[in-house]
Amino acid sequence: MNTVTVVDTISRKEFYTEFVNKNKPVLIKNQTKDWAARELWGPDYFKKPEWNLNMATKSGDVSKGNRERVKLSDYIDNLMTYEEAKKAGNNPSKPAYLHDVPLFNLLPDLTKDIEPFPLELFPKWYWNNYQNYIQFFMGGSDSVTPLHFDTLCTHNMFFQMVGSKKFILIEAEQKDLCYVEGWRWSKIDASNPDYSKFPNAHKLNIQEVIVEGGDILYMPPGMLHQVHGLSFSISFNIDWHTSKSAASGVMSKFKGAPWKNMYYNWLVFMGVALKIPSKYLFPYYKSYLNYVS
Ligand SMILES: O=C(O)CCC(=O)C(=O)O
Ligand SMILES: [Fe+2]
Repeated sequence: MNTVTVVDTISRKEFYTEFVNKNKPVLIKNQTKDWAARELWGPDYFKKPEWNLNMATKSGDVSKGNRERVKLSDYIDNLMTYEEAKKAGNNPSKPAYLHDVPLFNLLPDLTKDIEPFPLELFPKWYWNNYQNYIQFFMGGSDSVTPLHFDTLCTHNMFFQMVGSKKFILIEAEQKDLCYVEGWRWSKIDASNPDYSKFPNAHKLNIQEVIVEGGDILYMPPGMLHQVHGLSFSISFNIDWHTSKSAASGVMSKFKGAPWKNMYYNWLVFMGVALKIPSKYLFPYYKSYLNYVS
């Protein structure tokens, strides 16, 4: 079993030479230590009346995407009731998961809580209005995102803010051993593989890493991941491309990716490789943020 490298903070140079260019994940512990969010964020903070929007949450298996629209404050109350019932030793039914929503587009005020943002770790194309690319997660202990890779074959920068999660990771090279259905969801439960149904799982090199409040986890393109909430949890991520990953994203059409992916990957390629500013491309890209979830 490989272990994920852990660093305290990281410079742009080390990040690209040691991790991005080598397709290796890394856990960065302290890059976000000056963020106000580290102190402020928690269930109560997100219950501000002016932020009480209707949110699409997912019930059941998130890969199936059954949506329920609820007010953010009702969603949070329900999560808290669940956590208390669990603590009391009861067996409450699993709450929905606020999963992959473009919250910073809806509540741009949140941006000031996550500054200084480590823009240097991203390609320049993302520097302008970086918050537009953020997808937000809030869930309970026992939230699960089944094993998959991210649809556009982007790099993923995952920010854990409150509580902790376990990531189970499998390198992109082992995708063909993962019984992937459709384009990107694996049939294997990586936390407890059924080897009689999925014998190739014996050959998998499965890595695990726990992310805690303040951590950033970087995952390279195509890396498979299954994610378990270990407590009440708030997180967000940015899916992002370099010229190289955008070009292979475009080519992924020939490996079975949906047509829509070709469109979004091509758009980002025009940005990161052909340097067309994001203000011209983002209006066309924006629908990706709902498509991905
Ligand atoms: O945190 C989760 O439950 C899922 C995260 C994930 O799949 C991602 O960041 O791409
Ligand atoms: Fe993912």
